Amino acid sequence: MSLTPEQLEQCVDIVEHGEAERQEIDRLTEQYPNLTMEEAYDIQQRLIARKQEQGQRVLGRKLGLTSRAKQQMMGVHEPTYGTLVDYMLINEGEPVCYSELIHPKAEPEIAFYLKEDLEGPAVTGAQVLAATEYVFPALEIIDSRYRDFKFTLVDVIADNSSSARYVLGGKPSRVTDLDLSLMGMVFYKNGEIVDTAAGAAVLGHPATAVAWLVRKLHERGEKLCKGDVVLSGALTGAIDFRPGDIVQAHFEKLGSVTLTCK
Ligand code: OOG
Repeated sequence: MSLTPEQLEQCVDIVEHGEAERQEIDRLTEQYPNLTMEEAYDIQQRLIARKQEQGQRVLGRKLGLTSRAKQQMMGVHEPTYGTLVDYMLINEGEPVCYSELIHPKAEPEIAFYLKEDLEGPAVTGAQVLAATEYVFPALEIIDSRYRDFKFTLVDVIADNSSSARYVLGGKPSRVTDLDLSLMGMVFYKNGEIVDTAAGAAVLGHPATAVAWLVRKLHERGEKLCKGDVVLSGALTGAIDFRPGDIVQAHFEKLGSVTLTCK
């Protein structure tokens, strides 16, 4: 460990202030070039602990940078996770408020809702599917607090993997009889197709991504809990949106999810 507890807390102050004041921040690695991944997850954990102290509830987790498209776009080589708390959940039909955010982008994802805890060093995608009550079509709104949305892997981890808001589509589906890897998805902005993908874009299968998350959480003595929502990672690159825009993802069999912005 190269950072003292005081320095870790100071990093939490920076990220928290950026989010609260909607101000771009400098990369933490400019000040601490040797920041480790472990320390970055410590910063994220302390940030979430502060939100909990302020009365916010943890609703689940999100994966980031699971698709090759996203890894290439951001210049990183492995996934990350972040933590979802209740103010991030937007009910479908309610607009996302642009003035609360810095430079948001939207991305299409498959969300898992768990009916059992998941933990351990060797959890598989099959075990993830067995522990899943429903899957939903989802749109995640990411809003890196870093200037120009530019960061290294450890920077983004400390910034709660850019978590900002998310919308779940109205139709829960059971995973039985669904092949999430072959599931097609068409991504629209203002009625025009901006991208297409299949579930396999996410580490081969979205459940594989969730299994990676469980193993990664295990390394830190953590787990997924019954009732958690997990956003399994973007199928495509993220797109910008502004007030008045409508972003939609149509998933084969799962249905659609729509995001509006004011
Ligand atoms: C990091 C988070 C990306 C995903 O699903 O790939 C992400 C970022 O690009 O800001 O959530």
